[in-house]
Amino acid sequence: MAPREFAGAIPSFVTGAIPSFVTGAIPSFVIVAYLIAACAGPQPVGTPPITAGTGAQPREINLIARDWEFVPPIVDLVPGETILLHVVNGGLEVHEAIIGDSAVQEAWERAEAAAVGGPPGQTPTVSVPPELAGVRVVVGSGERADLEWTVPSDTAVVAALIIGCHIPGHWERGMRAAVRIPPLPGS
Ligand SMILES: [Cu+2]
Repeated sequence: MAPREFAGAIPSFVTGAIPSFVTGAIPSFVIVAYLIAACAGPQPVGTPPITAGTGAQPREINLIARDWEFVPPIVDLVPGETILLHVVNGGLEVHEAIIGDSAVQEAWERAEAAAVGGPPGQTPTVSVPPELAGVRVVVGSGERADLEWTVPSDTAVVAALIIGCHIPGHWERGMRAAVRIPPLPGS
């Protein structure tokens, strides 16, 4: 680790231990020693480690839908956990979050495209075969929808999941989020 990499990123618990009137006089190798000592302890991390949700305590996940993207673009899902997904529509259009593999996404894309020009309404009533339904949450502009959902326990199934919006035109504009299986503490 080059000391330069820590410029501006020195954890406050390290700098706080060195009185400011002294730091100017401390040879850099001493500061490096401090940092190495600090590295031996618990590592500071950018995002908190994920604790898998349970039925009694679902893990809350916020997913913002915008015109026409999801934020964040990657959603962590732990196989078998229960989540409480808050889909917030921060855009001007109706959006939806469909969770499923690529076959599910294609089924919804076809079904919704076929419904264009149907009865009035921004979200036409469409359906897909049950085995291709996945999970669907439709959210109006400025609204929020909550979904409690237990993630499949099969890792391969979870790894194949995509979150997509198939309100006509949205998917082709790239409105999708990837699913990632995060490392768990101790794994
Ligand atoms: Cu959309």
